[in-house]
Amino acid sequence: MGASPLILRGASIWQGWLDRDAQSMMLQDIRDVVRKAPLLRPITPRGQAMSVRMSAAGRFGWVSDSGGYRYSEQHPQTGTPWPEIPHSVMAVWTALSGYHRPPECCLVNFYDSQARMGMHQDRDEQDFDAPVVSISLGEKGLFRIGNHTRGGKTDSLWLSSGDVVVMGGDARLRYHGIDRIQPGSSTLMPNGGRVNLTLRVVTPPA
Ligand code: MD6
Ligand code: FE
Repeated sequence: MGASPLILRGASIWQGWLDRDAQSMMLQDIRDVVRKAPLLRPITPRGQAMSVRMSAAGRFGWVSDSGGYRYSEQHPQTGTPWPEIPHSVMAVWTALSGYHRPPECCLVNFYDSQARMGMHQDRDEQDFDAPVVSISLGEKGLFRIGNHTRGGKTDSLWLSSGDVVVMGGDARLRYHGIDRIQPGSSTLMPNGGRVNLTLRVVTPPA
């Protein structure tokens, strides 16, 4: 765990924040989440299946279908509320968010060796003063961060298992994505793959 983060375009990157044991325990907590709220492949409003599979914990999950992107209080297939955000994950928010409100969504993204995530902004939330905190587990992912509008120069960095990214302030609305996964770069998950957890405050401030 570094004493200070790497800063990339205003995003704080805490490399190795979670040690191997903490990563294993968190992964087990996430297995419990996805057993109750199965991973699914969202369909974009344009009708394309995303390559990432998703689930969520907390009051809200982020869902996408032909009706558009939104936060929902129910899993789209089971119709039941999302599981609670695990304490292990909450502890990372408490340590690194610097924010007084708790996260209301822990989005769970699972990447197989083929999956990627295109450049996007996280802007479906209603409190942009709250950062988004992201936790990486498993294989490395090539993170790219750019600007407040699409296009222009970008910077890239490999995110490893146990790394935590905090996107707040100037970085909160920057475009970012995952270009590719590096298969075989971690032994955390026996069958490979990458899990990314993103914690968000969804509702407006009181
Ligand atoms: C990922 N991360 O690492 C995708 N969003 O798989 C994100 O989309 C992200 O890392 C907001 C803040 C930090 C992130
Ligand atoms: Fe994002």
